[in-house]
Amino acid sequence: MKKVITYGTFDLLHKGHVRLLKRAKALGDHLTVCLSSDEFNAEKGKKAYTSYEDRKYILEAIKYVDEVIPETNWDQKIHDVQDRDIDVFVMGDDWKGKFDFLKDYCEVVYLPRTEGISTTKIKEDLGLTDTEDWKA
Ligand code: C2G
Repeated sequence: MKKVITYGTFDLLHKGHVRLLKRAKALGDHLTVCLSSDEFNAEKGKKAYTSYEDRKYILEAIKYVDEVIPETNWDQKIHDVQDRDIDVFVMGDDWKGKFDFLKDYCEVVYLPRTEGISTTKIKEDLGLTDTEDWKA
């Protein structure tokens, strides 16, 4: 079984996220999503609208997703890839080059981002970015 893994916050799930998940799953037989915890999001300078539990619930309903596990730090990827016998690590190409160190452990694939959509754009379009509750 060819195992694929990807990482992210996946807040306010949109077509760009789903296209990433669809293309990631197409690279193998099993897709694990390593979902950023609320605490790790704070470290990333992000404040997700939906909690980890709700983002996990939503992702588990996506037919391309086989498993959702927590991402709690920047340094867990090598362990995750080795521990779960991952064959392919996938990220959108806004991360191109940033995870090439994983090439010693698995295939590394950066997929083109979906243009014209992002969680930040959704917040901006809804006029939500100037409230004190939202961080970048
Ligand atoms: N993505 C995409 N197209 C978009 C928006 C996002 O392909 N229009 C991809 C991103 O490139 C990423 C995934 O969807 O691969 C999840 O995006 P985010 O939730 O923004 O993830 P991010 O905050 O980049 O977290 O350790 C890695 C980090 O956890 C990545």
